[in-house]
Amino acid sequence: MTANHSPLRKWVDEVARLTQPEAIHWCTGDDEEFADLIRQMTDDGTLAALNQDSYPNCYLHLSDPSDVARVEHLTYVCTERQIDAGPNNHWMSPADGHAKMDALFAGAMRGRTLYVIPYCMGPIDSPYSRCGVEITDSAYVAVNMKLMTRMGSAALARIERDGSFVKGLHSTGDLDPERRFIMHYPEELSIKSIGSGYGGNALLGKKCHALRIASYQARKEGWLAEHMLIVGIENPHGETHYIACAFPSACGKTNLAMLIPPESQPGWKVWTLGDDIAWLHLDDGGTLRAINPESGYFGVVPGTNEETNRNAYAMIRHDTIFTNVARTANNEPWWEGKNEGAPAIDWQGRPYDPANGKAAHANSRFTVAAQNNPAYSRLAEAPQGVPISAIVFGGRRKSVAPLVYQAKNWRHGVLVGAGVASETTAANVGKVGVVRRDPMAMKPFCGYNFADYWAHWLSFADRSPRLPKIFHVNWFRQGQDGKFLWPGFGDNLRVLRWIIERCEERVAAVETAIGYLPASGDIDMTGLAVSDDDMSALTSIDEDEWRAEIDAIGVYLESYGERLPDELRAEQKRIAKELG
Ligand code: GTP
Ligand code: SPV
Ligand code: MN
Repeated sequence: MTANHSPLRKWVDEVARLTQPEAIHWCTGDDEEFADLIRQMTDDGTLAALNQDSYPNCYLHLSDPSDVARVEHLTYVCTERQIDAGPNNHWMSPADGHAKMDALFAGAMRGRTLYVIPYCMGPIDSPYSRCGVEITDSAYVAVNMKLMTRMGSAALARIERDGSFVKGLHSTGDLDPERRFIMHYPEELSIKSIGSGYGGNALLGKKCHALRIASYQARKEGWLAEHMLIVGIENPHGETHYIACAFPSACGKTNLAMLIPPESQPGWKVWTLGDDIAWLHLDDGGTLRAINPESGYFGVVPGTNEETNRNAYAMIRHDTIFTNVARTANNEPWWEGKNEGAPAIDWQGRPYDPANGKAAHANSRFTVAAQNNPAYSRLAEAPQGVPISAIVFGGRRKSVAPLVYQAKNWRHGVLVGAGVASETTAANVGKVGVVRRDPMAMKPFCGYNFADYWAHWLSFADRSPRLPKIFHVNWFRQGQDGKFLWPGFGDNLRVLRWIIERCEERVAAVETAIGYLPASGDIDMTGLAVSDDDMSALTSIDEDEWRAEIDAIGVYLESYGERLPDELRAEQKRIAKELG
């Protein structure tokens, strides 16, 4: 397969001249190609077959130990003017960015195969979908892109029809962290990434395209590209509400998207539309509709077990690529929190020794096609997407943020999103557990100035009277003893039910300066052993803490300077005043 599309052919030729590959392979995306690539990688050691009796078609990839997570400090947005990238991004001029990257790419693919990967983000026939082409020298990237996106001939046909695509150039380079950069050129709709073979750094359709580049396009075109799961909650009468939730990396999106209702909630069903990214558009009637641009999951493995996430546990028992987990003596994958088996070989391929730390890397991941998910929604492939009833922001916070609260209106909701703070996780290299602002869970992913992004969010209020209600949740509140106060996982359905009741205006709430909180007894606690004291800690606010929090949000917002929308500043001041 090659392209008739001449701009694509021309670009592939240019890249081949620069990078000097030994061969060029145009990916068709068919099953035979996938099987060939897997065979090739098990032969050369990139993948190891896991126990094929208990884990059929499952493979393990161990990445370089220096290359196990996203690298925010090496990720850049290259716009002509630095102010357009904003204080939220590392910046380089496009000219400098290209010069730096082209020097690193020169000859980078010598002796390797260059794969051309046409892909479509979103259902092939959706007006909301967008295409891209990733050029890479990694077969691991090619098979992951096959599981995560609509990849191959159908995407190429759409590219030829549309005439446009996002250009993504990737090479694993020499994996030297000194020569690792992830560069975005939103004004040219292009990406260059070198020196990492890992997840969000290398699978360019995901964070690089579907969030950083797409968020930039979305602002120009009047839609939103967000770090959100999309989930359908069906009540016992068969009515379904769709909810989109933005939580920072490793803060519970995949788990919430495929939640299993507790036994005490009979008749409730949960359907997964997406677990990481949502593209949201207003339709002609003013309803906000969401599609998931991806078609597979690149999910956190540790903590996944029969109790926490039975759907995921079943889904990753076959046809799954594991990255950086441990192995048992009988060659099954193993990770912390699996609650089954014991590690024999760790994620670096060494005999397991607790003195070396965890057996599986904290950011070890599974890659699996969405169709494997027992809770996959039949509307997940709908070209028009699904109508969103509620937008939920959240973070991982030991203190301050209650279990759930509702913003008073859209403008207040934008402030709630802009003020999200969360403890850092292993999804990025660097310190874990440090609270930082992560507005809309997009700190690492917004491809332009956050001040302009908030203005864009605010602008939706003038465009539709039917926008979703906005909420904030925190599953990670801790008691004095350092234990989580809320059981989380399946029991989060109880909180989603309150959210839905609020959307349907069927339940009252307690009004506070920071928003509406659930009244005592309004979250269904049937069959749950959370003490009254813990529940009241979870569903109340400490005004002193919140005065400090709202002040800190004010200081954070002001760091965006002149471009900060006055409306957002006014909203922060209103709440500060109400708190007194
Ligand atoms: P990314 O893929 O990095 O964007 O992460 P994510 O937001 O999809 O997070 P994920 O659902 O994979 O969860 C990350 C970690 O948090 C896992 O170890 C989960 O077991 C844990 N976790 C998820 N939901 C809950 C919850 O409700 N309570 C608690 N205590 N832990 C949770
Ligand atoms: C995240 O870090 O938010 C992820 C994993 O979903 S990655 O694909 O590496 O970005
Ligand atoms: Mn994510």
